[in-house]
Amino acid sequence: MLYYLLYQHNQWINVVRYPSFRAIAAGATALIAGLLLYPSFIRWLKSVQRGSSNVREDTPETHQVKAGTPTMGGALLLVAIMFSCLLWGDLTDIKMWVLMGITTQFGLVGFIDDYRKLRQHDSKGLSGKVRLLAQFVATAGMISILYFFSDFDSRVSFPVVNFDLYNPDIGWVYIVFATVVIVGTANAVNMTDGLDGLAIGPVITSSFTFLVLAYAAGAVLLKSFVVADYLRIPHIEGAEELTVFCAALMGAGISFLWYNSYPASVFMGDVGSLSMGAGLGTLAVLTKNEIVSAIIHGVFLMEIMSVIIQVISFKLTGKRVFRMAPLHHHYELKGWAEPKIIVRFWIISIMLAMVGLASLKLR
Ligand code: 57M
Repeated sequence: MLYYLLYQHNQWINVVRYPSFRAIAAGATALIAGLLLYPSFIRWLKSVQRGSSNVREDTPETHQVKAGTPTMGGALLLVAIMFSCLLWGDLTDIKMWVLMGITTQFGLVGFIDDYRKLRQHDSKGLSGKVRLLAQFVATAGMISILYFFSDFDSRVSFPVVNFDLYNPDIGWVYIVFATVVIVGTANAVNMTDGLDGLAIGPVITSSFTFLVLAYAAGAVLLKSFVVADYLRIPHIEGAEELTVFCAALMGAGISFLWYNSYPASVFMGDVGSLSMGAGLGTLAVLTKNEIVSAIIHGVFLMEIMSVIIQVISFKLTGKRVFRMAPLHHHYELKGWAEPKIIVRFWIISIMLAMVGLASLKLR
C-alpha cells in the first residue's frame, strides 16, 4: 500500500521503489509489532484459554508442566506478516497474492483446528482427513490460478544442475507437484512444533535463506545484469518482491521466538505452524527451489520422515524404530534436556541452509 501511495502514485519517495528497502522496512515493522503486541496478546490468550489444557496425556511426562501455556500465538505472527506485506509489498504482483493467500488459508484451517481443540476440551481438533482435504483444495486452487492466469512456467529446476541445460517442463503435473510440496512442508512444520522454539528457529533460518534465493531469482542489477542468468538458476520476473514476505516472516518469527524460547510463554498453535509451513512451501515453489527446499527444510523433513518410518515399521513388523515419533520425542525419551534438542536441531537447520545456499554457486 505504501509502495503504491509513496512511489507508484507520486514517485516522490524514490527509495520505496527498491524491494531491498521495502524488505528491511517490512522486517522491522513485523518485528516491532510482534515485540510490542505479544505481551498483551499472551495475557489475553491466557485469560480466554484458562482451564483448557492443550497437552495430550500420552506426551512425555516433562510436558505436563506446560499445561498452562496458552496456544494460538501464531495468530499474531500471521497478522504481523500480512500487515507488513500489505503495507510494504508491491500488490500488483500475482505471486505476492498467491503467497499471502495460501499462507492465510492454512492459517484459517489451523485456527479452526485449534479453536475446536480448545472448545471441546480434547486435543484432537479437526479430523485428519478433513484437514488434509482442505489444505489440498486450497493449495491446488491457488497454484492453478498461478498456472493458468500468469506466465509462471512449469519447468523444474534441479540443484547443482545448470537450469539452461536441463529444465523438464512437466505441464499441468506441476500443479500436483507444487501442491504436494506446499502441503508436505506445512504438515512437516506442524509436526516439528513440539518443543519450545523448535519450529520457529528453523522457520527463521528458512525465511532468511529464501530471502536470498528470491532476490537471486528476480534481481536485475544496473538495468541489464540478470543475477539468475549469471548463477544459472531460473530467472523469475518479480521474484525479488517476495523478499518483502521473507523479511516480514523473519521479523515476526524473531519476535515470536522472544516469547516462545525455553521455557515458552506461548505456543504458536496450528494457526501458526500450518501457515508458516505453507508460506515456506509456497516460497520454495515461487522461487523454483522445490527440490533444494528438501535440503533447506531438512529438519522438518527429518521430523515427518521419522513419523512415516515409525508407522510403516510398526505396521509391517510390530516394532518401533524410534522410542517415539516425531524425532524430538525420541531424544526426549533418551534423556536429552529440552534446550539441548532444540539448539542442536537449530544448528542442523543452519548447516542445511548453508548447503542450500551453496547450491546457488554449484551449477
Ligand atoms: C501436533 N502438537 C504438539 C501446540 C503447538 C501422526 C502423528 C505422528 C501426529 C502427531 C501430531 O499430532 N503432531 C502435530 C503436535 C503440542 O503442541 C501444540 O500443537 C501445536 C502445533 N501443532 O503450537 O499448540 C505439544 O507440543 C509441546 N510444545 C512445546 N513447545 C512449543 O513451542 O513444548 C509445542 C510447542 C504441546 C507441548 O507439550 O502441548 C504435541 O506434541 O502434541 N502425533 C504425535 O506427535 C504423537 N506421536 C505418536 O503418537 N507417535 C507414534 C506414531 C503415531 C508415530 C509412535 O511413535 O509410535 C505424540 N504426541 C504427543 N505425545 N503429544 C505422542 C506423544
